[in-house]
Order: sequence, then structure tokens, then C-alpha cells
Amino acid sequence: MLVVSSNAHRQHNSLEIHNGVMALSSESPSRADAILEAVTAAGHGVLEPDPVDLELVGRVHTSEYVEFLSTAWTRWHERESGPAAMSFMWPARGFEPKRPSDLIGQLGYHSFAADTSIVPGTWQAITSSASIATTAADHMIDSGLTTYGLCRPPGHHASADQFGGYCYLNNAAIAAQRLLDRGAERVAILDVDYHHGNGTQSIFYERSDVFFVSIHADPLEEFPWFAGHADETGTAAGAGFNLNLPLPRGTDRASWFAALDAAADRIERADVDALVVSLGVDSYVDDPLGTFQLTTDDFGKAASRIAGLGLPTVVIQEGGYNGAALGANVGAFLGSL
Ligand code: SP5
Ligand code: ZN
Repeated sequence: MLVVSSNAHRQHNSLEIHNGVMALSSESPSRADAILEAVTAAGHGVLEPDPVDLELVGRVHTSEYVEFLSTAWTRWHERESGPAAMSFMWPARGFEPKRPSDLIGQLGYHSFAADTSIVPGTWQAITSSASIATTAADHMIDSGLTTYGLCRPPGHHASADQFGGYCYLNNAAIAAQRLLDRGAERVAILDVDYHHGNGTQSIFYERSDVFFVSIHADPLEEFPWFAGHADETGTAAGAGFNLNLPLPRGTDRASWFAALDAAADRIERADVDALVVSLGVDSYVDDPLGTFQLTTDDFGKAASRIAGLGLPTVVIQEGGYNGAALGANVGAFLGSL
């Protein structure tokens, strides 16, 4: 399988609040390096992405958000002294925010969590990651072959105008939009990351051309806390085109695969032309951020079930934080797909 990958991600080495102090993020450059090493060793071909298509990015993100991301580090660095730009206030319940004019207020307006900050190379890395998603979608259409985008930073927590959960630009949404723009009438996004893909859900919540299906830890018990419940099914034209399958912390393999069967059944009945998989391998039994019990072999089994759908498929990398197992887990999925 062709792997789309770039070294540009290494410029993004961000900080997060961990146990009350700023620390290096779990979402580290070594993640993508480990995956690339494993997929190269497995014999998959590697392709560099085309330049980012900002017109396409602007079809799933607001222009003021993209402008904000492209200038935030420079604006921060001109005036502040810290190593990472991060907000300390967000418009929580009860606020009805207008977009502030000042950088500090805009940081709060355009983000939702203190696990994600902007550092000098963030813009270069996130545009590279988006271009990987776009190039993977293009390659899949042009070749007819399943294609993998080794995206880093990940994307599924990013909404049209907010970053968080280690995500800035929503790579899976960008890939889905590309498939639609190039002729698909409806696309399914299957998100198997341990965490709910709140950003992807939000981007397509009122649309019927993207069916979003997510298997994840119950937000009553896990990040992102405020989205991902089973009763979130879409609104307006999108009513019925959002399916959340939340599972308890500690979910075992049998229960996870029952949810995957339910997801696959619904995708089979949704009349879609193509599939985007948001592949988070933080559902692994030994992931430092996860509590599910999937083994390395299980990622191969999951890929077989997904391949059984028989849909043109683009795979986009999301989370996964066990550095020693990351390559094997992604490799098991791609090898079986
Ligand atoms: C893409 C993805 O999987 N995002 C997950 C973001 C979760 N962020 C909150 C993590 C809270 C636990 N912090 C542990 C930090 C250890 N360095
Ligand atoms: Zn995750």
C-alpha cells in the first residue's frame, strides 16, 4: 500500500499541561518516525505530498481560523516570551463569545483544551499534514488503490474553527471533502481512535454527504468530555448521518468488535461511494492515554472487517501514543487492509 509521508512534521514539537505543569506533548515527532520506519520495513512505498491546497482547507475550516493559525506563532513571539502559545481562558457555559481582536483572546476563541499549543513550526507541520491527507485522497482516486496518509499532527478533534486534542487542521475531513469534490456523492468517515472525533462530527453535523461513525471511550468518562454521546445523530440535512458508539473505559476486545460490526453494518446501508478511516491506535491495550484492550493482531482483524466493506478507502493517521508498539499496530492494520 502506498504511504504518503513528509518530514515536515518534525518542526512541530509542542507542549501540553500535564499534572498542572507544561510538559512535552505525548503527540511527539517520534510517533510519525516510528510509524514510517515500520511501514518502510514492511515494504510499503512512500510518496511525498503535493503542496497544501488552502482553497480545499477553507472548505472545512473558516478563513479567519486559517488566517489565525498561519500567523499565531509570529504574533505571539513578537509580544510574549513563552515557548508555546496557549490560552488560559475559554468561553465555557454561559458565555456567548464575540471573536476578540487581541491575540490572547483569539487563542481562547479558536481552541478548547490545554493539551494543545502553538510552537514555531506548527503552521509548517499542520499544512504538511493536511497536504498528506489531500495527496492520499488524490492517489486513491487516481490509482483506485487504498492509500494511507501518515498525518502528523492528527486532526479529528479540530472543528471548523477550533484546535485542541493535539489537532489543528482536520485531515480526515479534508480528505473526505476532496473525495466529494472529485465526484463522490457521499463518503463515510469511520473513526476508530480511542477518543471521540468531536471535530469531524462538528464539521459535518448538518450535512448528509458525509456519514460520520465513531467508536470511542464514553465522553462521560474520557476526553473530549463534552461530545460523543449516542444521542448525537446529526441535525437539519445531516439528521441521521452521525453515529456515535461510545464504550466504557476498559472495554474488552469482544465488545469493541461488536461495535465495529454495528458501525460496518450501518456504513453498508448508508449508500456511500468511498470511505475515510480515522486510524487512531490508542485503542491498544498498552496505550498510555487509552484503556481499551485491543492487541496488535486486533488491528489486523479490524482492517479485514473494514476491507470487507469493499469501498475505495483512504486511511488517515490520528492518535496512538505507545511509541514501542505504534509501528507494529499501524503495520498490522495496513498489512491486513
Ligand atoms: C488525537 C488524539 O488522540 N488526541 C487525544 C488528546 C488527549 N489529550 C488529553 C490527554 C490527557 C492526558 N495527559 C497525559 C499527558 C502525558 N504526557
Ligand atoms: Zn485519540
